[in-house]
Amino acid sequence: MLRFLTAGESHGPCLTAIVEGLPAGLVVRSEDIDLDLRRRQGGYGRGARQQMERDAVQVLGGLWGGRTIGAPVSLLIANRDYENWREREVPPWTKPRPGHADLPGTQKYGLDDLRLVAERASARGTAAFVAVGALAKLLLATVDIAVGSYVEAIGGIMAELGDLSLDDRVARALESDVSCPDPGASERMRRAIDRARDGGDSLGGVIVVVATGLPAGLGTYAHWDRRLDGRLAQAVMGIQAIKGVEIGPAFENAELPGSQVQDPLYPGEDGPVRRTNRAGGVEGGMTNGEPLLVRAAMKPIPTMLSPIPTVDLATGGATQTEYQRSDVCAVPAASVVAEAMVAWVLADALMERYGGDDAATIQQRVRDDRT
Ligand code: EPS
Repeated sequence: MLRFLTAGESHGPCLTAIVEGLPAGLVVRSEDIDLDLRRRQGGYGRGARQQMERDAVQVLGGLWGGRTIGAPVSLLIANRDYENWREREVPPWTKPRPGHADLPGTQKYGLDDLRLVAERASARGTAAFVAVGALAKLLLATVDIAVGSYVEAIGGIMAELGDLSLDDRVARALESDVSCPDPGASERMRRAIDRARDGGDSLGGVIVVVATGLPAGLGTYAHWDRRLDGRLAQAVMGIQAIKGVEIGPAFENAELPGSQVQDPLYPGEDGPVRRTNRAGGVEGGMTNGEPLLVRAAMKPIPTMLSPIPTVDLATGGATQTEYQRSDVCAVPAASVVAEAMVAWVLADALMERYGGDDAATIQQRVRDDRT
């Protein structure tokens, strides 16, 4: 239904994306995309590169008069840092960072300069994901589906959120520079990031993406590759450094008996209602009308100031990693990226169920289904 492809390296001239399958008539303002690009660039714990970049999208095709016309949408985000690198002579990198794409990337492609692997493996590419996801969010917004996110943990420091509503979690995260709705935990997370920076280390964490306003029946149980939970997991694990994904409190559920896990149904005015959401909004690979909860674990970034043992591929001998400029913690940024990827999968599933060639038809079909 929907598909996109990105190209571009971290220190090349730009990132580009082509998005196919958006309906005609969708209002797109580049400011809406830039807002998410700015959110992704921010966050406590990022490195010097973010001071250089001012990510902003150029829409090069697929829009006319501020609306989609059913044609592929082409997006470009310039890399300002390109100018600093284009003439620079850089000796080949030969010391792979454990945990990074460096070593398996060179084994796969036979590139003798690890930098050539790192250029495309870089999380810089996630700026393109966010721009594409912003288009998906605009489509979802036309049928009142909202996608937001928050950071639940950084470096083992957990937010205490009690019964704070999902809307409040997402809204408060927007006010925190670590995207965490709990102000006390935010402060502790900042201090942990400071300690990691001082110690030449890096930190990972846990993020949660929340989608509300979803109709039931997006995705299907009928085919393994069209189950919504599987598609969400793939999309979120396609983000650099994301190593685990769960829908709802899946790992916690695995420790409990079924009677404490299933969300009981009760009669309501418009059909059965649930009072709990331990399924995280997905049953049988389909949305069930409850808020969707996607939780993801990000490992600590493999680029660290303090060296760790590695092998110099030029000599085969033992050596230590060399520092490359990087972020100490990119968990808040990853929450924006995960939001974009979840929005993408939901927009795709929406098109599958209600698809039409123009935005007004989709809106009408969703409205008819809801009434
Ligand atoms: C990254 C290394 C750093 C990060 C970069 C991801 O870039 P540089 O090597 O230019 O200092 O800042 O992330 C971004 C540029 C970005 O926009 O998120 C890496 O090696 O993955």
